[in-house]
Amino acid sequence: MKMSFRWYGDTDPVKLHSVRQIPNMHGIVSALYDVPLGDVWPLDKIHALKNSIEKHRFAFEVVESVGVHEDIKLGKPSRNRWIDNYCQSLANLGSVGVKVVCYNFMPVFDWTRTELDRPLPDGSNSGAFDVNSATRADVSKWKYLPGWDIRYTHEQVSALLADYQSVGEEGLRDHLAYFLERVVPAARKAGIKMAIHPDDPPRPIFGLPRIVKNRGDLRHILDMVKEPANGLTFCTGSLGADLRNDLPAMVREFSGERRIHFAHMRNVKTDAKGNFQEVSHYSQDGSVDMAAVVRAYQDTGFDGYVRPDHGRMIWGEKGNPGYGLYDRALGGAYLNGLWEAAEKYTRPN
Ligand code: CS2
Ligand code: MN
Repeated sequence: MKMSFRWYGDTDPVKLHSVRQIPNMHGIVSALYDVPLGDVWPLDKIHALKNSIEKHRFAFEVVESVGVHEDIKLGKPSRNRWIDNYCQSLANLGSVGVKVVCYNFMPVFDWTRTELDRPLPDGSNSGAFDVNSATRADVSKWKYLPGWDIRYTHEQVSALLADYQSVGEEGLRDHLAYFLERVVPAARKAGIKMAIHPDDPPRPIFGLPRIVKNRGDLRHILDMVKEPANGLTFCTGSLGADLRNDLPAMVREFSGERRIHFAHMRNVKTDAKGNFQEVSHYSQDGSVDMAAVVRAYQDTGFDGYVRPDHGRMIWGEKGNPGYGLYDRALGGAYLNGLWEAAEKYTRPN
């Protein structure tokens, strides 16, 4: 596996020279944050990002995310133009050696929490999600949250919510298939593997359809275009927020088929209703058996990219919620240990 770390570019309070000191870091996962959603990613900006990463002796092989324009998800006639742009961005990224592009197909909002800094018993804090407040809440009263990359106005959000009512789950699936049928061949040509990120949380919020929640959904998506360039980002934190998801079994199935290209590793403490709080990466702190997940990757010969996903805020750190340095560094070190042990000592032979 190739361990990596997400970084938000020069404005990120986490600096690359600090990331350099985490053992076994192979690469940096990043994106262009100043290109408007849907526009082509210009080559010169991609080169500048790559250079700033390589200066610190990291590989730049994974992009998270190239965002999907809302018109594509809504299936509007204008989607063809946005899809053409997407294919051009992939060609540009492939030309500098990017191997995996992570994206999601969540309508309107990326990852969503009802609280960003709920205290944990050890004095740290982390993001949490309460199912009742997310369904009850009137979205227009919600504050901007960090996972929401775009700051829509309340009017825009209301219009989008209305648009998605007529799309529904089936419509959204059709629109994803339309997107993949066009984008996957372009990715293949560019030497890139597409890796869809699951919905976070893995359930409908605000009445919006969600189609990347469980084993059946993932199977369906992989079958839309049956080739390696159509693959998965397997996020244990997102999928782990539904206790019905058997994560090691899913890893065995999809990694066994070589369709997982990017492993997001994080832990959540989840209850049967789907309420959850993010916790340390350590298995016993949450609901995800990280050792069993790593074992499943090992047994299936996984050699793709891994990163410690969201961490808590610990040791007084102030940073982007979920994306501080300290707890993700601890998570990375812990994952290195699980991986090394699984590799050296417990593989049946
Ligand atoms: C994160 C996501 O919530 C998570 O698990 O990893 O924000 C992820 O970065 C995006 O949804 C990928 O497009
Ligand atoms: Mn993730």
